[in-house]
Amino acid sequence: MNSQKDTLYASPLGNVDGFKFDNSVVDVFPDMIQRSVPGYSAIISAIGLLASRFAQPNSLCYDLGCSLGAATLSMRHKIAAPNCKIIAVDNSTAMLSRCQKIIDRDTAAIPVELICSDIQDINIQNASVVVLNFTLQFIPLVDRDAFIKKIYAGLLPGGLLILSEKLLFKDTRQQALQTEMHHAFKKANGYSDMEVSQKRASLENVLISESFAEHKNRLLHSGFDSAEVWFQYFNFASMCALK
Ligand code: GEK
Repeated sequence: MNSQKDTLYASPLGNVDGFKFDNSVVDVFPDMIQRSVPGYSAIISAIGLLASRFAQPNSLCYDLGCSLGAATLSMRHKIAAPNCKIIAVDNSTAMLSRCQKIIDRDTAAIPVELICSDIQDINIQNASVVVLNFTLQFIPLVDRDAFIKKIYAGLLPGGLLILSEKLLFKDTRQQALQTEMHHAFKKANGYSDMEVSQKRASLENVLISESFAEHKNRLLHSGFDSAEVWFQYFNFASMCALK
């Protein structure tokens, strides 16, 4: 399924609406995320490797905020433990119906169940791996503690949470530097200054970043034994939390 080039913010928009994962985004999503999130492909590949290390026989692997199923497919092609199933969840019907088509075309053996729901509302149980790949940042701040606790409770002993997020830096110079470098990354990938600034406006109050210290604190307070960054490229990082 070919992805179209992302030109959603290429023309002046006047008032920039809050970002929504609708049909117009679905059509350009692979191009958008690839050109906007430093290290996205490396993270997707490594999710498969991590899942193959942590998936336990007869368990469930969750991809929460699955979009078009990139992390799901990476896990599906790497997990060797017997009798695993992947549960992929997203609350955008546009994303999920395109994701279903992509999964249907894939021939790997591990069953995948797609669920259209808010990720906070699903039952998490018997999980060996849970993936939140750039999704927690869209959950309201007040709900994040309870949600991470719910994931911890649903994980089996020895389970893994992969949490990828855009990070905030408390030091102002560091925050300015990382933001500047992210914009340089986007411009090097063909986005104009106007595209960068209109996209930024659309994500304001929609994508709420936290610092690594805040994430680590929440993960440890929720019960995880440890939480560390395993990948970082400017202000985009992926953490692994171990139960
Ligand atoms: C990937 N993980 O390619 N409930 C369910 N889904 C949600 C919610 C929610 N409350 N909030 C947002 N989403 C993917 C990339 S994209 C990241 C994840 C990005 C969904 C939303 O519909 C979208 O599909 C996804 O989370 C975020 O590995 O676009 O920056």
